[in-house]
Amino acid sequence: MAIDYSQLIPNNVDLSSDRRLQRALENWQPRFLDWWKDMGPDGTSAFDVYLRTAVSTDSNGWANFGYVKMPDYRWGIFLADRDPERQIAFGDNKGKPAWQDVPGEMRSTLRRLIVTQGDTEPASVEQQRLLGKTAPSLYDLRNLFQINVEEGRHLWAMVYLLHAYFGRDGREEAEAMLERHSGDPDKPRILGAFNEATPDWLSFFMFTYFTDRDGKYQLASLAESGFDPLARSCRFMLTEEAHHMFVGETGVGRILQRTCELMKEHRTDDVRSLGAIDLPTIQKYLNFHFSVSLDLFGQEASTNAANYYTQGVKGRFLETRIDDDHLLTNASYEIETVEDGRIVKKAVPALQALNERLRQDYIDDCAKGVLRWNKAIERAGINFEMTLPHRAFDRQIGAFAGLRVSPEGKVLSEAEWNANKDRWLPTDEDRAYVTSLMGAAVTQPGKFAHWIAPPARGINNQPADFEYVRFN
Ligand code: BYC
Repeated sequence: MAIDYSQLIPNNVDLSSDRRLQRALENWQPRFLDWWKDMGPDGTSAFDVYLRTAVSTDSNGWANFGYVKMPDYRWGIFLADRDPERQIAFGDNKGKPAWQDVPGEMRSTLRRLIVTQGDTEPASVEQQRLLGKTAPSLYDLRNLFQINVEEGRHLWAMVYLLHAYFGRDGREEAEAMLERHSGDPDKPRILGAFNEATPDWLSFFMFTYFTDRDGKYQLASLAESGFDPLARSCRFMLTEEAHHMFVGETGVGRILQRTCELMKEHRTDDVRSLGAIDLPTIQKYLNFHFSVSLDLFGQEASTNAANYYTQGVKGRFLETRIDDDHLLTNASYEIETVEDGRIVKKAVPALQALNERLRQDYIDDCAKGVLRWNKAIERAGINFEMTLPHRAFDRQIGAFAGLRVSPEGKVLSEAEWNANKDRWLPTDEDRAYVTSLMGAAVTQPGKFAHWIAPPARGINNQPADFEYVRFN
């Protein structure tokens, strides 16, 4: 169904046929806009930004480009098309028709998952609120804003589900989404990574590479949900998510490229003296963002995860392509965990290991981009390899929380950790240095900050020197 943009809230869910729901969402809309004004990208309401807006959910319509003032962006409700034949693919309800409404016994579980997912979206916009002030180019500024508006839309996607299917509780949860704030000591966001600061563009690119990729894996698991409106919402969100990770991968890649160019040209490792970011500092940022993002997958052995799966509310990554019984009642899965202060491998019931299995899918995916970064470093003739730290490194959630572990996976004493941690994680001084590079936004088309290379190509076949943002 094409999206009707003449409506106050563009949608492909026939919103006008349900006046109560429409009114409730129209009531929430000004609160969302107030939140965007207060907590969204700072001081940007007059900018014309070359943005992609979905005008339908099919391949022709979801990527329409044109100049938009961000507060006028048409945030709407778009679900992937319904398959009337769709069946639940896993768990106790396997083979039954997908639910078009929320089964009573799954209400609180589903609400919790939708709220947790929804909470991350405005959180990331809040985290990125000030980055526009130091954008390294118009191209990057536009990509930041594209991500911001789409995270706003992903919030709309979850808020629609809460309003449409969870009655009064859902409306209260939708309000609370705008009341919690990233890093707020009294009302923080739900998951750890979304309360960390994103104060500079290296952090932003690492966040969009590693943390948005958690989004990809969580959304893909929810896209398997037996609750069809959730599955369809997540399926469409995933099409947008790909660009966010592209921004992260190419952003880190362009910083590495610039660093390597300067190292070659000046025959030195000391690129800080040349105003760029040295490779060990980039590795430290990688270590931090990877481990914070690993925490987002939850406990290694989780009865919550087992229940979600058995009930049919949250599946595995690409569930329907996996060749097994999709019940997992007799299967086991090997996880790494901690026993007597040591990291050990242990077989546990597969149902309990679903968070860990998803984390492993995620790690494999993260490694692919690191391989591409390393190829580029090698092509530049520099002898340095970026690596993903061990899954137990610097974890706050799960079996490894509190354990001191090196990036190679060696368990350390507190003294060994303290003696080495500044080699592995960004120090205050590293952060101050990276922040010091973030000068005033580079606003001349085709110009880039000194510490980052231009992109290989522009957005939507436009050149790199296209005027992606007009300031008016
Ligand atoms: N921080 O049994 P466990 C995205 C809690 S990102 C704080 O493992 P479960 C995006 C947990 O709540 C994708 N608390 O839990 C990216 C539980 O609490 P209770 C976001 C945590 O439920 C970039 C307890 O520890 N989507 O879209 O199996 C930009 C026991 O843990 C954390 C989702 O996360 C943490 N990191 O797994 C924009 C999908 N981890 O019961 C957007 C929905 C665990 O003791 N969420 N806890 O009170 C879920 O599927 C699950 O809630 C989780 C946790 C996978 C997060």
